[in-house]
Amino acid sequence: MNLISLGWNAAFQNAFDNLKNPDWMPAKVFSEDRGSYLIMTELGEFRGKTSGSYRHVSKNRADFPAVGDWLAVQLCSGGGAAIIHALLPRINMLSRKIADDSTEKQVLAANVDYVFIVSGLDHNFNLRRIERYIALAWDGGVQPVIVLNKVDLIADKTELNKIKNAIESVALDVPVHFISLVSHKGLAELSSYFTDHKTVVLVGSSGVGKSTLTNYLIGEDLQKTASTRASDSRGRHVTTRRQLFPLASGGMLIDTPGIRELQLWADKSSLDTGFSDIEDIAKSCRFNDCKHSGDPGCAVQEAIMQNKLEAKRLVNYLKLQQELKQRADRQWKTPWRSI
Ligand SMILES: Nc1nc2c(ncn2[C@@H]2O[C@H](COP(=O)(O)OP(=O)(O)OP(=O)(O)O)[C@@H](O)[C@H]2O)c(=O)[nH]1
Ligand SMILES: [Zn+2]
Repeated sequence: MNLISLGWNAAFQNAFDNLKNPDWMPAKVFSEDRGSYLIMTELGEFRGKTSGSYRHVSKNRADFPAVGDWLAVQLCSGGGAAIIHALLPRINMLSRKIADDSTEKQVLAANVDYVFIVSGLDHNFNLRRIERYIALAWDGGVQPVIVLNKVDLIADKTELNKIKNAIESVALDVPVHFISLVSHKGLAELSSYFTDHKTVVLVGSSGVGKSTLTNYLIGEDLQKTASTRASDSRGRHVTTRRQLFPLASGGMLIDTPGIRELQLWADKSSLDTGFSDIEDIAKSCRFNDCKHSGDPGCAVQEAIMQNKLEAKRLVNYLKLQQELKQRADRQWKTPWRSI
C-alpha cells in the first residue's frame, strides 16, 4: 500500500531516517487490541508485536502504539508477523484517563486531523455533552467538527432554527453540519474533511448514527469489512476488527470502541478554548479570582441575568473546571504519598 495515501510525510520520513536502521520499514497502526497490532506497510498488512527492548524502555502506557501511529518495524522471516521497534513522534493524539482515580493516559488515536462530534437530533441532543467533546478535541490538539445527524426527524422550521441558535452558542468557531443518513441530506459537505489524506475520528454516544455514518463513508457494511484476516506471530490466522479505514476518496476514518466511550482529559487552556465566550466576559469581573458563583461584581452572572449567556453553560464550565482541579490535585499528591 502507498504510505503517502495514509498520511506519510516528510516529517515522518525524517524521523524514520534518523533511526538509521536499514532492516526496518515504516508501518501505520490500523488497529490495537491489548498489545496486539494490525499494521499496514508498503508490503501489505501484518500483525505486529512490540519488541522486548521497546517494552523495556516504555515506562508509560502512552508510549505504546495507538491507532493512527507511525512505527518502525521489522518483518519476521517467513512473513506474516512483524516486530515493532520504535514509535515515530506523534503530531497529536486523543487520549483518556485510564481510571477515575488515575492520571495516567491511554492514547485512543494518534495523528488525527478532525474529530467529528456526532449527535442525534432526537432525545440524544445534549449541548452539555457536545461542550465536553469540544474541550476534549482541543485538548488533544485536534480540530472539532459538530455533526448533527437525523435532521429528517425535524419537520418544523421554527424548531430547527431554535436548535441552530442553541448550537451556535456552544460551537463558537467550530463548524456545524446538519445531516441525515436517512434522507442523505448534508452528506456531501462532509467530504471536504477527507481530502489530502486527512484522518477523521468519530465520537458520540450510542445510537447517534456513528455506524450508519461509517458504513456510508466506507461505502460498505462495516460488519462485513470491519474484520480482516492476518497471520499472528505463530502463523495462525486471526480475525481482528479494523479500527482505521482508508476511504476511496483518499482520507481515513477512525472508529474504535475505546473512543466511543471517551471521558474528558483536558487541561485549563483547552477548557478556555472551548468556553472562550465565558473567558472573555470574565475579564470584566471585578475580582481576578472571581468564581462566578455569586461573587460581587461578577460580569458572568450579569451576562446570565441579561440573557447574554445561558446559565447551564456556566454550570457545565464550572463543573469541568472542578474536575480538572481535582485531577490536578491528585497528580500533585501522588508522588508524595508513595515516598
Ligand atoms: N431518523 C434517522 N435515523 C437514523 C439516522 N442515522 C441513523 N439512524 C438510526 O439510528 C439508529 C442508531 O444508528 P447507529 O449507526 O447504530 O448508531 P451508533 O452511533 O453506531 O450506535 P452504537 O453502535 O450503539 O454506538 C439506527 O436505528 C439507525 O437506523 C438518520 O439520519 N435519521
Ligand atoms: Zn465572575
